Amino acid sequence: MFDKILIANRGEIALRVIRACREMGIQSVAVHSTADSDAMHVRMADEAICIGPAPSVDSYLHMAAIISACEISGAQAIHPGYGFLSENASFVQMVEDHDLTFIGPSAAHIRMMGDKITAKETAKALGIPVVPGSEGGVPDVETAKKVAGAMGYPVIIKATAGGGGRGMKVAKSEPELEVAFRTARSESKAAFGNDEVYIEKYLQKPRHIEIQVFGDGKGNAVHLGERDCSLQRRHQKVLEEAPGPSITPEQRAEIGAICANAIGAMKYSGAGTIEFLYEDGEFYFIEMNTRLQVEHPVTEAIFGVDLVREQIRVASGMGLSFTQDELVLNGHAIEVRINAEKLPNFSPCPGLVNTFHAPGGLGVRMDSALYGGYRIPPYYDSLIGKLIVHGRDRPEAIARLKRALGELIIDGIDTTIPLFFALLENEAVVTGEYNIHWLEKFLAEELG
Ligand code: MV4
Repeated sequence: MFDKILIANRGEIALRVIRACREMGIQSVAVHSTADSDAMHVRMADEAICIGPAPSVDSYLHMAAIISACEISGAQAIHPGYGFLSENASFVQMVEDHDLTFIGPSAAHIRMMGDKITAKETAKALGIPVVPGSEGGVPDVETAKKVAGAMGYPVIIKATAGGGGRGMKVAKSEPELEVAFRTARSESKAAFGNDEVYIEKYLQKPRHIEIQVFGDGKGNAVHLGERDCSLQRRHQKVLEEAPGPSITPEQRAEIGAICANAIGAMKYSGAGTIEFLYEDGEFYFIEMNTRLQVEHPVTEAIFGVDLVREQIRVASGMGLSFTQDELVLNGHAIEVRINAEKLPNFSPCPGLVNTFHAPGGLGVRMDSALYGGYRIPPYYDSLIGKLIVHGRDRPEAIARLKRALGELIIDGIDTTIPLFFALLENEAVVTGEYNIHWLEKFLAEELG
């Protein structure tokens, strides 16, 4: 096991990793920008090293500075958190070239899943159900018309280098295809420096269901059920829950086993998330994320496991601390993402937090790097906290979430907290009958 781990991140996820390290008796090293000198992760870690100025490219994305911080501190491994360098294959290669350990999958697996066509081909070959679509990339409009005509409209054109919704265009009929195809291409080129696109059947009212998987890198793998992350705005998740309100135990066991088998066959190492669209009782693979996700705590709550601890164990070669049979799903968990944003437009609003009071009590977890008197810098993501509740069932989790939101005080800045009070009064949210388009409609109709 490692003696010392460097955390190449900030905010609540850096605290999350520091906490796991401390419980495991591992020393933690924080890195920070000059804008984060008074950040909570700097205070909470055993050591802290300033790696550069405020802009992320000069600090949290500065690979050489982070490797140097490992050399200076004697850290043997790097936990990347999410975002920043967490899915950067070149960084993983650099870490390994310096005889350090990246706490995450191999560079090869990250690269494989970063290319969405390769990811889909790999998934399909391993028995994971995928969305019907083109065989690989589509080189020109004529080919696009043939593929779409054979499959039937509507279709969606996606960037091979994309993910997270960028470079996607829908065509409802052949007359729309040419413009959609050309636009998807040029947007992909501009966003990713790669204009390769592929085509899929467009699913009109799916849910976003993702399966949490874990591999030990030696062929052993498990799944930890699903999360429903359908409540999104502009491809940003707003509320996540586990288990998915539409998923039966039989479906969970079936898709979970398919995913775990695939992960084992790949000899995948660490935490991963296999994303599906779910419509009319069927799962359709879209992408795989090769990192720990923001919403991992809902899975931790219902299975009672520490996913960061497992990441560290697996990276050190110890293997997982549980088998599939030992994982028992218990109750229901919901997470809401609290952003420093002003409604109704979600405009970022960093600034001074006068008072911060976290809710508590049975089944309540608040992951946040806030403290009273902290000034939120304007340079980074607007996520400032995650409130996670766990109940014996979904109604209990909802009641607990309302109660906990009522205790939460973040004074001095605007946040997305009022949105959650509104959502929890809504019939569709209370019954769990929503899809990926529901929140945008709600925001347009209810919040003006
Ligand atoms: C789709 C789709 C419908 N049909 N693919 C958006 C982000 C990227 N991860 C995949 N996305 C979608 N792919 C097919 N074949 C609809 C979306 C989509 C979406 C997916 C998940 C959550 C929110 C979404 C919002 C709009 C579109």
